[in-house]
Amino acid sequence: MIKIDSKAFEREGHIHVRGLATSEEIAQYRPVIESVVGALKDQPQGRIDDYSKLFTQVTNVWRISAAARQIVFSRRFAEAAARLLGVDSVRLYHDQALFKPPGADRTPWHQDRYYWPLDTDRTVTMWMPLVDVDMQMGSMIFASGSHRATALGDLIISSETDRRLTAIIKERRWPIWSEPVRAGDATFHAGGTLHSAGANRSDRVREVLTIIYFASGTRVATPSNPNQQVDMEVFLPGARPGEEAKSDLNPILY
Ligand SMILES: O=C(O)CCC(=O)C(=O)O
Repeated sequence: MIKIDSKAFEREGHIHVRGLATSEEIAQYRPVIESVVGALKDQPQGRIDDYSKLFTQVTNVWRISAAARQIVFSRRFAEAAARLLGVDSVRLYHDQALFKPPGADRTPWHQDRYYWPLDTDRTVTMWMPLVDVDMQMGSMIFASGSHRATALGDLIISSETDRRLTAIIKERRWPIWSEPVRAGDATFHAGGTLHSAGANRSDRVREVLTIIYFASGTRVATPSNPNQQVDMEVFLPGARPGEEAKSDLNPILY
């Protein structure tokens, strides 16, 4: 069984799990995800902002092919998410292929849950590279402990927010974590953790699959900004604030 240090996750708001997928599995996954991204890369994927301009980004790859679905529905990945969150069961919020091309800039500092109309802090993102990601290619960068922060102001992803968060991170002295992450390893971060990722200074595409999970039983929150309204319509179709978040797009994965 994979070693999961849920205490470290609780303390830091992020964790690096080595070898969550084997190299044989990654050799199977890569062509599947590459072909979905290749087929859909020119279709608009929701919001166009400072974030989505950095990537070729495809959301909910699981809906595109049976092979992609099998990857995203991995019970092993979902079990890791449930153990980190300390819950018995998790649902899928959505997945995202994030292919960062050579030359793309650093991902601005941000907090995911600002975008999510979910009435819980039990959410987690798995970030799994399909290629070895070294420091040249743009690994994840986390501000350790920032998931407990309050009063961070408006958190819409932008260069202005990036500047403000950079200053706040220095002021509050959160240690910065960033390390190479190999294909098949995964980082997991809580919905409240401030994070960024390096620029891609290599000559290869940084291919990453992310899967976002939330604790089963979570209720839909009243959207507190226009982005949450869009997320509610796109990722929780038909759901209303106050109801349990369990649309057709949010199957139980563990
Ligand atoms: O891959 C990146 O550059 C950023 C990923 C990210 O922000 C996320 O998965 O929440």
